[in-house]
Amino acid sequence: PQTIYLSDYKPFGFDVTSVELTFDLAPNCTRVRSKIAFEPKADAERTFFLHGKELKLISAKIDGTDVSPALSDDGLTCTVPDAPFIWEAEVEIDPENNTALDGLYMSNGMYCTQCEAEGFRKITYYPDRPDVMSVFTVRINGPHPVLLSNGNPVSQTEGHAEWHDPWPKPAYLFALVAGELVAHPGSFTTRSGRDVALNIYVRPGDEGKCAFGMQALKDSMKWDEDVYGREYDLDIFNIVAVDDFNMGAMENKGLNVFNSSAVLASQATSTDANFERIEAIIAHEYFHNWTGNRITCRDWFQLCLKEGLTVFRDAQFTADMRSAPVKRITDVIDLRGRQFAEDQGPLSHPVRPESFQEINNFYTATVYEKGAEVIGMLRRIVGAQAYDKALSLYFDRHDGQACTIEDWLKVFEDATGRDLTQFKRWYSQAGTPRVTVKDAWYAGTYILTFTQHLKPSATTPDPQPQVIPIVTGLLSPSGQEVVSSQVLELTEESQSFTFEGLAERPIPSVLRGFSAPVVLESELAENHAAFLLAHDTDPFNRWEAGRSLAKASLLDMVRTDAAPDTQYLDGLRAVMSQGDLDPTFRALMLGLPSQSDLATALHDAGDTPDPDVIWTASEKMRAAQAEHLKEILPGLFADHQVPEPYKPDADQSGRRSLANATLSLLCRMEGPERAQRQFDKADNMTQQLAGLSVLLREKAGDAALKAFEEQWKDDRLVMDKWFGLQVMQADPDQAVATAAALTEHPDFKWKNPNRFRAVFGALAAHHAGFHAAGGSGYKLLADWLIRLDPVNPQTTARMCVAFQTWQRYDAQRQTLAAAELDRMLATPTLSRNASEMLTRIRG
Ligand code: HT7
Ligand code: ZN
Repeated sequence: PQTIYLSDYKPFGFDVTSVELTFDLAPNCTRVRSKIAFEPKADAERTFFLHGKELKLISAKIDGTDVSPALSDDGLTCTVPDAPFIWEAEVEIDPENNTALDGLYMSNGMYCTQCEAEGFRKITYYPDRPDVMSVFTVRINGPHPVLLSNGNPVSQTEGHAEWHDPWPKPAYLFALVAGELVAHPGSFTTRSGRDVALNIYVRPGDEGKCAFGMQALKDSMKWDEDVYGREYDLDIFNIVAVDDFNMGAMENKGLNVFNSSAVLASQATSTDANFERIEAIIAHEYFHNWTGNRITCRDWFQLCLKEGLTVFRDAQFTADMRSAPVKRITDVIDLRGRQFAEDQGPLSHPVRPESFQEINNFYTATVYEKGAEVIGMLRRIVGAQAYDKALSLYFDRHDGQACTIEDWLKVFEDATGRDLTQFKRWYSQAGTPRVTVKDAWYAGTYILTFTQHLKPSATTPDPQPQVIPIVTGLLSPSGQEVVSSQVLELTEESQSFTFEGLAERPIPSVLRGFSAPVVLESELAENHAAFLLAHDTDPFNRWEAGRSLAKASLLDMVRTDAAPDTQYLDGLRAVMSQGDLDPTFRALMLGLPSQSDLATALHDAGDTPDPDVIWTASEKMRAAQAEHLKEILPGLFADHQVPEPYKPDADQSGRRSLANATLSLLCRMEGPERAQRQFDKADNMTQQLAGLSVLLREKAGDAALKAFEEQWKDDRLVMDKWFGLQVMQADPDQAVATAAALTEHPDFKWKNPNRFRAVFGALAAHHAGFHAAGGSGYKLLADWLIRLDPVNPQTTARMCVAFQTWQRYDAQRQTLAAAELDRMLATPTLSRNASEMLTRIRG
């Protein structure tokens, strides 16, 4: 496969001034007619190349005259006039057999498109690159009650609809939806008085699951006006829920398409976590209207320009709607679990990669989540006001353009007068910097010294120091904040910061709010974390102190079979007993580092992680938590029961999450009865699933599992939970067998990405199960990835990530994993997507 390089970027030689598309829909032979106005730029060549894939060309004309372009697997080349001309083509496509869910495809009888990143070329011949922006008019003919496309409706009669999108856009934002759908309507008036019609389109029967999404959309529209000054710009905004979808959702202009799991919500069928995720994804896609659509990316290497910024914006939104510290803590857990793991393994790449074979493989945690962290650091460094000023300049200067990271940083330089040359390394250097901190105290002067180190890697062989904002506060020995939070900018490899005029040696709280995506290694006093757990005024660092005590103790338990650390358990009990602390925060305090995070820590320290030993240590720690908290657990459980009516808001869901974390510990000591009672009387999915999950863990879940299946067998999204939970709650020696048995279930519709991920995502996340010593986890997943690849290469390639850590385990596991990687790589028809991922992972 061909490798594409950022350094080879060349603009397209033609402007596309308008695009007209006409679709005659039919499951196996949809006809697409295109009429596209091209204008050669100065010194354009006399031939042009249009992307096209899996298209049957029926006819092609230039200025009304038939032409015979040269066709290849990835497009066509044609001689063209040296003046503006009209290209017309007719192609035939087969949506029903498009199982890749890319381009125009069918899901449960409904037509649907996914064009990011390069799906439009499967619809018609076109310069399918994000820097070619044009105005689209779309006509759809088909016997369906709902016919949708981007922009505003022009006309709608039976069997026909016309849409016009006045805003120039790249082809990846094109969308079409047709089918028997029902609308949940709403409306929003923008702050300048424009009335916008809102709709969430769903399959008949799902109408009752749209109200929450609609409110989230309205909240997002209002928030973007209030916080970023961004208004919506069309008369209508449509969302469509689709069951078969490769990712969470897609921000097509005026017509967002959502995985049904990312929009449909109800008390009975969705957990509190589902509600929160739906709110965040709706916001994310809506925010793309400005950060992604009005201002888009020049090329796919700049993906973080829209994704990092939009993730950052959706995190700000969630922090405002719910709890800012809780959002930060959960984001950091996720960042460490996914992005740090990626950055420490063979898939490591810079936030702005410099080469790829298959762009769909670069929708990664690094581009998205680390991309958002980089924006957070920029804001921290320049300050909130300067950030707002730079953003206004960005929107003014670049509206309607396809931009680069250079354009983005330049607005910050122009708005603030700062030179961001060094900061730009965050975009070009791969890997997670390690920052070491130590301190010293000399007669009233306190000195903090930081050292940064970035491990050389294939894409970053000669790393240079980065700008690392370290938010720091100082506490007195009695726990008073004596120096409030300030940003220390670490720019050198090693640098000291001095604090004068302190009466006594302070205790530092560094990297507050996780102010930079680094691994912090502390050379501070031994009881430092225990002190911060008791006293830190920064909620993130208080949680972090508990987490590092738990982690240190677990690592000791793994290495030396030590007993759980009582300092940690005592500190935990003190926090859990603090009734004025946010319940969600306390629930998070009960969490343990993931088993995979522990394996990473062991590997980093030069040890070989044993998944079974890590599992046992984690279970022992859970038992120790239960034992140590036994006096307060019943009270915590009772005090956090939530009265009706159910609401999925931060307050209620926080209470439920603490009650459910408590339930899980209680049942370890007293058996499953309490969980059974909760399961039996639950009136919402959060309670029902939490009950079921504890019952399964306690090996008392058979009846509940059957009852749950009987109750929910017709609800795909709930059944995804049923499939996944059984794998998640299996003991390590049962996880693979459980997953294998589930693949025999008649409802294991493996071509549906949600269902495939429910089983195999859960298996991959089951650390001790997936890495079972005999290699059965590796084999089962490889068998299924080989089967899925010809059907859906995108989802296959994303699931290959499960293997990214294979080199950190023992020789036997490495041999077994390598054999499965080689077996997959030897598959004759392997897709470009899977081939690139597996080659990189194999190393
Ligand atoms: N911009 C979108 C990313 C995307 C995608 C979505 C669905 C299916 C395939 C896809 N490829 C890329 C989603 C987002 O980040 O908002
Ligand atoms: Zn996005």
